[in-house]
Amino acid sequence: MPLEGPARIVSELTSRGYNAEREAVTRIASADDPAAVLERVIEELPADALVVRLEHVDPVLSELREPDRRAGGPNDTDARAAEPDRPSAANDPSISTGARNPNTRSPDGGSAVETKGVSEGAGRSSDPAERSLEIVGDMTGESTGTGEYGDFVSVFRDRLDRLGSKLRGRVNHRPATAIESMPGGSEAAMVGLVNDVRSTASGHWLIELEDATGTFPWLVMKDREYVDLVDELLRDEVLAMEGTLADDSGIGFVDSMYFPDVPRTYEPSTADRHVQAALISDVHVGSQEFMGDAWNRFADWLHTEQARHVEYLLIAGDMVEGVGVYPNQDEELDVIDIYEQYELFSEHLKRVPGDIEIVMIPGNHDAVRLAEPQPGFDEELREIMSVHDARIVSNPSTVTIEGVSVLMYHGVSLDEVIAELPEEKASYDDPHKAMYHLLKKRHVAPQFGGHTRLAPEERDYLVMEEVPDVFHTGHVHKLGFGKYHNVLAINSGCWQAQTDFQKSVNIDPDAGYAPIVDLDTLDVTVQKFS
Ligand code: D5M
Ligand code: FE
Ligand code: ZN
Repeated sequence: MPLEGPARIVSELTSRGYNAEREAVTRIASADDPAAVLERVIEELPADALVVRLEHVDPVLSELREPDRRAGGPNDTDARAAEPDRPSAANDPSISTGARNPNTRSPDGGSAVETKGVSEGAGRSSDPAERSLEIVGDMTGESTGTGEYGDFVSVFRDRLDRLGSKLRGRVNHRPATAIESMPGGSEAAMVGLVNDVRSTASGHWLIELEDATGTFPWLVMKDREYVDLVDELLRDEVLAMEGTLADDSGIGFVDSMYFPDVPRTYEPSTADRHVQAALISDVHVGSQEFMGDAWNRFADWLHTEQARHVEYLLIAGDMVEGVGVYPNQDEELDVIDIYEQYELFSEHLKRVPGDIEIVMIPGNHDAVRLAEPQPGFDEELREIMSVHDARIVSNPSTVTIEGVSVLMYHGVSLDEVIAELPEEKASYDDPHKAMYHLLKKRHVAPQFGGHTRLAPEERDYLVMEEVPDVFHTGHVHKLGFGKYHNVLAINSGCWQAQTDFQKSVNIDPDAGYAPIVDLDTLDVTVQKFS
């Protein structure tokens, strides 16, 4: 049996609209004539079956082994039931051989990358019932915002309260109005939102902090060590300043700056067995540049022995290319109807083994509101994507799998972080470093009023209340990962080749890669399918 056997079988089944249990595929692949078995299995499938299961394959193998009994009619079923522990067809020399069915297609583009060690064994490594998956922070259906002024007040108050509480124990802080009335020359500290950052005529930096009582200006002198941090500040992030007041108490000279941050000694949780998750995003089905071949190779690979520990697939947004997201986008659309795009996406999702748990959040190309937090897909779209029973949650959401918390966020704010920070601190080439800044600010999209659209809610769902063990984003279409204070930050590339726009601005996407995270060690390996 050629190595690509299981991949081919999956491909063939998918092209006919079926998903398949991994064991079933393995069993067909190990038959002497997989093509004939596959044809027979499909012929005999009950009309309402969507998934080819072992219970569909085994009887066919028995029939082929003992064709007379089939001719015998009604006893047939009993005969199968009587031999449930029959060894796999691979060991059975009596199975007939025949010409490979000429209709059996190989997956587009040939063999998958790294399909060595194709499964001979049983299915995915764990019983799906024993898996552990929990969602926190899904705001789908919880939106209360009406976009009125009061909502903006609430969302920023909530942000300041929750992120401020991470700082208040570290400094002897006072409200802005109280600082103004302290004697000149006093030591003072304040926790607030960054309202404004500007340079002074003499090259120092003036940072205005705001809290619930008002604003207060802080000066970072150009020769102080903290000046290096000024170029990474974003408006509306929460931090603490500590320093000495001027003689008239009208301004504070900064001695120290504190960020909500992740403690340096943070110890991430890990799974207590060997289990892996594939972290991907930006599939962009419906775009002319969607890389269907690479996707198929990825899905086929998931059926192989090498991928047997991959029990989770997390997709961080931009399932489809969408419609009207960017000017002139329609010129590069393959599918112009948004629902058809999701139907096609669903077809691609079907290729993923049925025993992999899928979690997905929307991105800026998806058909949900653009402003963040973005609720999970509506009922109609859920119905279209129901094939895999995927968990569909808001952007952002935290999914805890096998004890490891993964904060999933699409990543639109990364464009802003990269635009605002100096090249060496955040760039498209090292997207994970831009993510480090979000971790340090403990907020997925600090800056309001810029490129990232925010929907005010009673609560700021974009705050990272808890430190995640893994932070997963996409959007910038670049692959990059690294650790920040032991938190694994991973930006997962895309499945869309370079678009005309990306060409015009020199974005060279990392397309067709799947980073695989070992949940027991938080090590990452990258599988390439393009
Ligand atoms: O965006 C993928 C990346 O490309 C992300 O960094 C934004 C950028 N991008 C793509 N198209 C445009 C246009 N037309 N204007 C500005 N920025 C763009 P994604 O939204 O995931 O396709
Ligand atoms: Fe995208
Ligand atoms: Zn995007």
